[in-house]
Amino acid sequence: MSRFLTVGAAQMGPIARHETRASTVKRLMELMKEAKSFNCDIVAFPELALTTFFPRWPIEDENELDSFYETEMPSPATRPLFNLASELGIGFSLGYAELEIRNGIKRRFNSSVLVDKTGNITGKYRKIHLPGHADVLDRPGQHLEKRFFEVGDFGFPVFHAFGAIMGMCICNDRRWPETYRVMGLQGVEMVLLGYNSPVGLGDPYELDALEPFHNHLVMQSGAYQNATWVVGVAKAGCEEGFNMIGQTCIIAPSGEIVAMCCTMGDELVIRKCDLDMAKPYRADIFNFSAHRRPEHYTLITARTGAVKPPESD
Ligand code: ING
Repeated sequence: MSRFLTVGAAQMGPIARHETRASTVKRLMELMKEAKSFNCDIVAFPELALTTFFPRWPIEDENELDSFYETEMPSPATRPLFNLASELGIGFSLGYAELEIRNGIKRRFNSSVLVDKTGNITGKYRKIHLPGHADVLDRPGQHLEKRFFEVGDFGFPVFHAFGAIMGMCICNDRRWPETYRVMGLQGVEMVLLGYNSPVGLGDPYELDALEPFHNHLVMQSGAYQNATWVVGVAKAGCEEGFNMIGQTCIIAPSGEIVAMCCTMGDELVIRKCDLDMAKPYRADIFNFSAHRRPEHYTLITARTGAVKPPESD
């Protein structure tokens, strides 16, 4: 008897720098209602789904910077989204900027929460792979996440929820094989991830031109190599003059894209996911206990040892 999870991938179009939380939460609620109308069990939202991608600017004023973060979740502004989830009986994942006061010190994370059908938080993740830089300011499209976030301190946990083993990651995390493998070794069946990805970082052009290809390549390979569903959800469109890729998609354990957005705005795509589609992959080609034993890792790392990376010219 197969287990099914009907998933909505809720892409968002641009969020303006001064767009209010009430406005973005309203957009999220509309997408959630649409997902429920298609009998979705869960709807996945993008990275930083409450604000513009503010790490593109070297924001100096602390009050302005703090305005992009949530100091609690649910916050007063997001409480209506949690209430709607409970009212409709639908779960969701949400990316947001988290400001935590720990021992009187402000800690800043690029975070996401997994919320169950009763509107309760059942999982949380903090982005580990922070791309870009902290202080290079001469690029057309900055990527100052190292300036505005700490490296996440939760690792890559999985969460037993929605009758499945769920996982989350955020944006740049999707480009690194370890992200999927650490969750794969915990038996993850569906990875929910959001991204705010510029069409390119401005140079070299060749890489920019391949950004849409690389976006799907990494998620499809992560899905296939770990026999898991992957749901990748964009914040898309031209946001404050910066072009962001869309291509929100739902990817099966086979690596096939089974649903994809075709606009650069708020758009929902849906799939009734058969969680047991992963079984033949786990039983044979990616049977970790048979083909990928811990001693294999030791052998591999022992053979290669600490390989010195090539000197960058
Ligand atoms: N953004 C981008 C991402 O990893 C990036 C950064 C863009 C890296 C293009 C490489 C190429 O999709 C975030 N927010 O991580």
